[in-house]
Amino acid sequence: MKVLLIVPCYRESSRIGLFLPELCAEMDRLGDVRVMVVEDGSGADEQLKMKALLDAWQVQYHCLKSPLMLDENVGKGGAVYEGWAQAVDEEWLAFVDADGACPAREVARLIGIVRSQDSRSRAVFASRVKMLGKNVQRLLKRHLLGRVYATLVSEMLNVPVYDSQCGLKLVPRLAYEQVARSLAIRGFAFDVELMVALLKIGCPIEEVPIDWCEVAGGKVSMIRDSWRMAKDVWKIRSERGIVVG
Ligand SMILES: Nc1nc2c(ncn2[C@@H]2O[C@H](COP(=O)(O)OP(=O)(O)O)[C@@H](O)[C@H]2O)c(=O)[nH]1
Ligand SMILES: [Mg+2]
Repeated sequence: MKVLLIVPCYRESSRIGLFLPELCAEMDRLGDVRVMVVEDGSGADEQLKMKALLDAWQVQYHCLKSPLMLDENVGKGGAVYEGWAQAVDEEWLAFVDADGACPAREVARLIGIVRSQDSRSRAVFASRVKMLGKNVQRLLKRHLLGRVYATLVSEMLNVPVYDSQCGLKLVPRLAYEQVARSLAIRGFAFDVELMVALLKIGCPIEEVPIDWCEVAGGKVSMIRDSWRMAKDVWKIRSERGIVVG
């Protein structure tokens, strides 16, 4: 089963080199995965830097396709959705953060799960669960804020989700296409809206605990973005209601 894997990038030329080659090597080993960077509104200099890096890697890695370079900033969600709109014959749509916080081997493992017999029509969301047997490293303040946000999402929307914000998700294309036109949020809370929309059409979602090691240089602002994301969750609840069941 083919997978289109989007790597949303905003001003990532200094971080991407630590992750993308490793990711592409892993995806080439796996086969049937197209990797595409979507970069939006980072400025001409930054886009030139990124293009030069990607041109070189494209020669080396078969899975790496030409990037989508957009002039305007469309947000993380906007970039993921623009990327998914480029699907050709892929049955699965996915995204992973550009900084390598989620290791390439975990991306490969989750692709293995969706390709397995019993989870064909089930979306798979990676989840950062600090538990025995998993290695999740995050700054304490980000872990705590993340837990507050995730609990808020879970309670407000009546979804027993543990971590709605993890930067690795895989969605069956058919299910996504049923909900795509209804999705309005393009910022960091886009995946909460996506989750609710999928559940409402009866597409099951499985959370899978992964290893995660936070990488410095993240763009999410603890104050500004948390406030925006909380407002977005409220908007999702007002417009879509809670998830029943
Ligand atoms: N294309 C695009 N990607 C974005 C945008 N905002 C964030 N991202 C990407 O979203 C991913 C997660 O962002 P990151 O800064 O690592 O978040 P943090 O670690 O939670 O602070 C990274 O791959 C970013 O480049 C955006 O406006 N456009
Ligand atoms: Mg990050």
